[in-house]
Amino acid sequence: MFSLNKKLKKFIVLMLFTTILLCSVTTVLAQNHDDLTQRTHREEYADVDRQNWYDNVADVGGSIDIVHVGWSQFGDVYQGHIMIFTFDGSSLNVEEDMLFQVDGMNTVAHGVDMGDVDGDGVNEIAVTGYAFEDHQYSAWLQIYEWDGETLILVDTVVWTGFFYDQKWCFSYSVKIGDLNADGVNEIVTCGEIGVGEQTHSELIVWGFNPELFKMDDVTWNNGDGYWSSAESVALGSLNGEMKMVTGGSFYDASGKRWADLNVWSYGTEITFDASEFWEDVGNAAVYGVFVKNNKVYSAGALNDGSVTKGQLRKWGWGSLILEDSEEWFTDGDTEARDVFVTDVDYDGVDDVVTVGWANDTVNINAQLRTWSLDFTLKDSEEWFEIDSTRLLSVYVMNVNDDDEVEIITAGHIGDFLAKQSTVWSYPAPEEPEPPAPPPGGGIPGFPLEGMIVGLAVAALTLYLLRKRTVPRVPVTPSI
Ligand SMILES: [Ca+2]
Ligand SMILES: [Ca+2]
Ligand SMILES: [Ca+2]
Ligand SMILES: [Ca+2]
Repeated sequence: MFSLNKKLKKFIVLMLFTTILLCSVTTVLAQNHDDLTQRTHREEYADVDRQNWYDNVADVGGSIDIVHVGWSQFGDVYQGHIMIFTFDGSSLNVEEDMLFQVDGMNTVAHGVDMGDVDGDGVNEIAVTGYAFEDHQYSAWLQIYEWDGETLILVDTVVWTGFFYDQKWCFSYSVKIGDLNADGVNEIVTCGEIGVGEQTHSELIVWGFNPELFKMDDVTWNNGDGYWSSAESVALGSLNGEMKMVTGGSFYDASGKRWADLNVWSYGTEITFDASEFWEDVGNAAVYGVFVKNNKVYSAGALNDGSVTKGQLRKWGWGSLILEDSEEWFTDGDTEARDVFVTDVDYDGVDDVVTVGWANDTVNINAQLRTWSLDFTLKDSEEWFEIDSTRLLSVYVMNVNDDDEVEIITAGHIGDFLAKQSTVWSYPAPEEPEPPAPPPGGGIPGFPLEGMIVGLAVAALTLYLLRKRTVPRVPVTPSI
């Protein structure tokens, strides 16, 4: 009995081992990870001389809406441009397409965000930019309501400063969030403003009730030069406190451009928390900022004396503590313009997505990169159409309620000939197979074919083992 049991055990172990091996081969092959894929690609060739998308965002509006803002130039006239898309899994569908001018001036839309600014539970759209006439520049901020059908302008504010006697103010970026945890969202803009013989970076906190009003503002110039500008603002929690992070640049007295990163708080007024600025042999700048999980991410460029490189940096908080810095160029000048941090490949760990451009010494190519959190490069996509192709903005969200996360990029192709919006995604992982009985019988998860082959291999092995272990000559009992 004992030896039979032993053989039976051997047989069962062998059968299981062989069956599992055979059944798992196909599963392993199916789990191979595909690269980042371009799912749809849209070009806008309206009757426009030059044009560009500067910023994009996606959030719940009429449905899940993707909003792009930029400008279109018709002859000598610049018009602000807002387009709202929905995504059906294969293409972007235009829900709204609006050209506009602020106070009849040439208008450039530069920043956009969505959020509930009046507390009614429905998101508004905030758009900011600048407008000009006869080299007199003013900044503006607008609030729109959008129900999926109609885009209604609710309010506009226009402001400016003076650089010597020239009107000088530009607003580049806008974000909506509750800065002081009172349950009411604020609106934050940043840009630059003329302050006598200098321009300063500018940060403004706005309220809305029932129209826009300024709650506080601050301007700064960390260099000794004539110019300072804040290109991008991000909101996010650092050690449990909501912060505003601004990224930009300034010129020092020698005419060199420095990257400029600042952190601010707002309770009842804007408070300065921390600042870092840096340079290289040549110019440096920050163009995009993001806050996630107590880290600040900055995307920009710096020149090492021969080429301009894209630069991605990660900062810890306590104050701004540089934790990681990555610089790269393809063959020629390379710049990073925007950064977004979230999990794009479904492994439960955040990824860093950067957009910008890279010169391959012949053409300027749009460049989209995905990185792990320790800045290991996962994917890099470069593409070129007609003439210089550039990306200015990236936003990541699952915008059509399926299993895939969309990476939405915005910029232009043909050196401002046409606007470009592109949707990218990693294919969603296949659902784990539910253990259902395979057709024709077998144990759930173990196809009949695998079991038959497993049984056959195990039986053959057992037979061979038995042949080897059974004594050929009967043992004669000793006397
Ligand atoms: Ca609202
Ligand atoms: Ca608030
Ligand atoms: Ca990931
Ligand atoms: Ca999706």
